[in-house]
Amino acid sequence: MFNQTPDHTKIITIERHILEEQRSYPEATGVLTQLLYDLALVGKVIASQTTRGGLAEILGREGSINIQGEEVMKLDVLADRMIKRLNDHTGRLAVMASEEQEDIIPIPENYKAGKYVLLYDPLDGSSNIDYNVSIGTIFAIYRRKSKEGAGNLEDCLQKGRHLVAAGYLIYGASTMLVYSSGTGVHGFTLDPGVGEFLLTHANIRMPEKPKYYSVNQGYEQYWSTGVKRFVDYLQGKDGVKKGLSLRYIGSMVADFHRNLLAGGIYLYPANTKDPKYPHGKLRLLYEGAPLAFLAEQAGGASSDGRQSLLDIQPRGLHQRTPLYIGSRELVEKAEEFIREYDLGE
Ligand code: FDP
Repeated sequence: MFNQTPDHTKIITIERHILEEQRSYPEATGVLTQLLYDLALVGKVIASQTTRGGLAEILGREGSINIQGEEVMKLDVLADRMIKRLNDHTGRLAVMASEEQEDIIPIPENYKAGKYVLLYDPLDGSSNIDYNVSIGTIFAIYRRKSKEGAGNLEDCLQKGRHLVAAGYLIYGASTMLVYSSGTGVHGFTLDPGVGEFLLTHANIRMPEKPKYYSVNQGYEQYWSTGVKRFVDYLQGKDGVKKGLSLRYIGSMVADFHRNLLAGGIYLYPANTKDPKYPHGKLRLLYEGAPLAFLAEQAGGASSDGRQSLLDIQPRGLHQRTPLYIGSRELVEKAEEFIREYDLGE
């Protein structure tokens, strides 16, 4: 019979999990552990706001003053400020950068600068906010390159290969935090009753057999021949393999999360729709590299069509990149089609 009594000895909070991971690194100082825990707090605070999302209509519109006398902000602006405020005074970071800010975010002079660098996309999938569809926060943590004092732009422009940890929070039917510090990918679900993230998905591996592909098919007319042929392949049009199902939420975190658990590929290829963005829409530092790191840690892979996203040296904070992330076999197939049809190799 199904045993409904929970086994409390098996409940692992995110704090316990991070601490246990730290124990396997005797040289660890605990700063990264604290930083990851700060990000779990970020998740709880943003989740409490996103679940009130629709109430903005009642409590006041963007720019107006709400009943508590506070200015009502758009959720993405609010999330951006919250992450900055929760992290600028802890002494753990040398510098930050956000998808929402043009330049690097320095640590205020009156606080100690730390040894890590935090890059984040405060609210990914923000075009879905108004429709009660899952959205997320992505984070990437590097060790600073500069020796001391205030961190700088160069500290932020590091290859994904140098990531120390990365992860995301997904605000969906439940709130989850999924992260890796280089020893596999682990997922935690927020138990709203106790206000804690509990380990629900230990050591996630992307299934070998892919199930879904995710792409904005509406842009097909703007794709290169290689991309079109690759998507035909995913649909099974060549008759060699059975086609995959298409799922596209349009919130990268949610699309990535589903494919991580079910197996598949998310792609946002280069397209000719907007000449201003020849490399597609997604950003290497805030979206591509951290999710590529998680994919690799779960047995998957990533590419910009030629090479792993983790091997690209970023030249600017907001650099965009074509992006293919998911099951290794499919990412390699994408590269193959692009090599043959677009690069003529
Ligand atoms: P959004 O602009 O809503 O923040 O980060 C960009 C992103 O969402 C991804 O989360 C999402 O997958 C993609 O853009 C959706 O773009 P399209 O509407 O062009 O498909």
